[in-house]
Amino acid sequence: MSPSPDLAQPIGGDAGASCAERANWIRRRSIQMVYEAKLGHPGGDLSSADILATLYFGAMRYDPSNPALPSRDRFVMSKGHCTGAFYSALAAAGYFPLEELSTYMQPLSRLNGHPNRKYLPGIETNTGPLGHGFPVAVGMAIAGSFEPDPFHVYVLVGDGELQEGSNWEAAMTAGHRRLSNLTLIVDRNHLQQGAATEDTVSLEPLADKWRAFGWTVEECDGHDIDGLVRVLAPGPHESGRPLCVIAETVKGKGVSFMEGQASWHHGVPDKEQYEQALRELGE
Ligand SMILES: Cc1ncc(C[n+]2csc(CCOP(=O)(O)OP(=O)(O)O)c2C)c(N)n1
Ligand SMILES: [Mg+2]
Repeated sequence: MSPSPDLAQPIGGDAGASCAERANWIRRRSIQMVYEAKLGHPGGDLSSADILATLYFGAMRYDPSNPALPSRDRFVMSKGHCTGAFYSALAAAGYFPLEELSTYMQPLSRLNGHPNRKYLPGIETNTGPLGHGFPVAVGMAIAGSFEPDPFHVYVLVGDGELQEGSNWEAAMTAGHRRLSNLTLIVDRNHLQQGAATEDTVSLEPLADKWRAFGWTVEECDGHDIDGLVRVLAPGPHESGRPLCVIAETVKGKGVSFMEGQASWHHGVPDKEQYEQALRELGE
């Protein structure tokens, strides 16, 4: 994509970094934050890192020096428990100093366990209670649809999160209103807190559900940056409908002992595990 000059891609951290390098940085930084805070949700941080890096460095139009710019694209982190990755992406995008990440969940820090828009620029709405962010994002997309040049609204939900009924009211409304400026991404890592989604309240056939609600659907590898860049392109969808991207991911992606393990939903690595995780994630 080629951003308009007033919405040029921001540069956070290493100016020349690729999306893949930024995703890896988000992974390393979020593991460090969880290790230092002794709290957090590393499994879902790691599954969403490539999606977040692509959104902030390969898709969205925004200006971190003007977070309230009316024409900016919006991002809602509906799976609000994954703040290690979300805050890392926001800091890399230039919304606040990278050094502030080391205050994660410390007393008086602006970096709470769940995102609070009163504290940090770049957060469009508070999230944490699952099933909250997506309905708010639908409201934003409705507002945007009245603009002559509608801004795009992106929202990232967890797959377990989709068990909340509020999502399906929002899905119905978005389909009915044909919100072509709305892209929902499902972080389809197949795990929720402590168990597989399909063993808890099954979601399949997930793509068919979205189609039945009036959405178009793209299924992709949520760790393939090129594929993500293609499906997350900003601008109105040609279909004239909202788009659901089912991003197939691995919870704990990149750290061997965390991959596919429900126990790492909110596990905290000890020193040895932390050092191994950073070694595996490399530079
Ligand atoms: C309404 C609500 N119920 C319960 C929780 C506690 N909780 C936090 S994360 C989580 C599991 C979420 O699973 P998923 O959406 O699949 O997220 P991911 O796998 O991406 O971490 C639960 C139950 C919550 N935050 N909100
Ligand atoms: Mg999940």
